[in-house]
Amino acid sequence: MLRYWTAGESHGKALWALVDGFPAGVTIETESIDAELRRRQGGYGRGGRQRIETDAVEIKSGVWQEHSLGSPIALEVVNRDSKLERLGDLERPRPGHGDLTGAIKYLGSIRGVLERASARETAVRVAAGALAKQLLREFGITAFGYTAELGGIRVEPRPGTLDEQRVLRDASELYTLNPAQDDEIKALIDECGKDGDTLGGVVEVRVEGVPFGLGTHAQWDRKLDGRLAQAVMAVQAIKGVEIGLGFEAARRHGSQVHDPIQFEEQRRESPDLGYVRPTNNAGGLEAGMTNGQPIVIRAAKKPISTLRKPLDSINLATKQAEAASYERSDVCAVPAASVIVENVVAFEIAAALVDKFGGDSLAEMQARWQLFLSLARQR
Ligand code: EPS
Repeated sequence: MLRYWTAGESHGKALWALVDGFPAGVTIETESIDAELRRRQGGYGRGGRQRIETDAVEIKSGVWQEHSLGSPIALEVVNRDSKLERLGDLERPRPGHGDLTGAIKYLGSIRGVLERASARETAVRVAAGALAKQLLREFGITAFGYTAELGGIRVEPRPGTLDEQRVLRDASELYTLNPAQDDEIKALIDECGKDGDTLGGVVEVRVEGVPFGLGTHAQWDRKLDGRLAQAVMAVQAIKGVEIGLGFEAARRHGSQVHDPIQFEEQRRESPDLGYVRPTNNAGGLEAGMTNGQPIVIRAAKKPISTLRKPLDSINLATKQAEAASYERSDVCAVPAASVIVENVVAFEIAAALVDKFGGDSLAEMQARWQLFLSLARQR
C-alpha cells in the first residue's frame, strides 16, 4: 500500500512528508521534484512569501545512489521564513479560514490552527506527488494540470498534443492553455488586489496513459473516483470536485452522457487495449475503475480567505464586533492549485498502480503489468 502523511507548520522549521510503500528500484531525481516545487511557488497573483522561499526538497531516507530502496522515504522542504517561536496569536478570526472552528475545537489559539491549516503545507504534498510521478513515468503515465477558469473567466483551451499544451501552459503566468486570454485575467487579478480582495477558480488535471483496471467496483473505500475526490477535496480551499462531465452529466439525457464502446484492432497495444470511446464524458472512470481513457478531474478553489480589506468578524476575547485579522497573503493562488491538484492526483494514481501491480520492486510491478496486459488482450 502506497501512502503518505505530512507534518510541519507554515512558519515552523520545515515541512515533511513520509512516503511509505514506495517500491524499490525506481530512479529518483531530486531535480524533477524541485521543478514541481518551483511551479507551485509561481503563478500571477502570489504574495510576499514566495519571494522569501526557494523551495527545494531534501530526501532524508529511503533512497540510495538515486534509487528507491523500498523503505520509507522522508522528504523535507525547509521554511526560510521560519519564525513561529516569535509569532503571537491572532485575535479576530478570518471568515473562511479554520481560525474560529479550530480554536474552539482544540480549545486553543488561532495561531495553533492556522499554521497547520495554511496552504504552505501543500509544498510537501507536491513533493510527495512529484516523487510518485517518477514511478508513473516508468509506466508511461503522465499527469498534466492547468488553470481552466479564474475569477469567473473561463479559459477556452487551445487544442493540441500534450507536448504542445505543456509548452503553452509553461509559458503562461497563469498556467492556462490560451495565452490570448491571460491579459484579461491578469488585469482582473490586479484590480482585485487593489481592492484588497481575492479570487478563486477552477483547475483541471488530465492523466494520460492510464491502463485498464486501477481501482475497483468491489468496495466503496477502494473505488478510485472516491479516492481521487478525497485527495483533491482535501487540498486547502477546494470546495468542489468533478470527474469527466461532472455536474453537467446530471443535466443531460443518458444518450448524451455515456461514452459508446468501439473496438479498433490496431490499437490493441495501447493502454485502452483497442477499446475506443468517441467521447470521454466518464473522465476515464466507470464503477470506480479506470477504463483505459484519460482521467479528467476538475477542482473548484474558493478565493483565499485572508482579505486585506477584512470581512466582519469578532474579537474572540471580548466577543465584540471587529474586522478580521490580516496577515500577508496572496490575491490569487489558482495557478499554484493546478500544480497541487496535479500532484495529489498523481500520487493517488501511483497508489492505485501499486495496489494492482504491486510488489516490492519496480521490476516485479513491470512483470505483473505485462502479464495483465497479455491476459487482458485475450479477454
Ligand atoms: C503559502 C504560504 C503562506 C501564504 C499562503 C500560501 O505564507 P504566509 O502565510 O507566510 O504568507 O502565502 O497561505 C494561504 C493561502 C493560507 O490560506 O494560509 C504557500 O507557500 O503556498
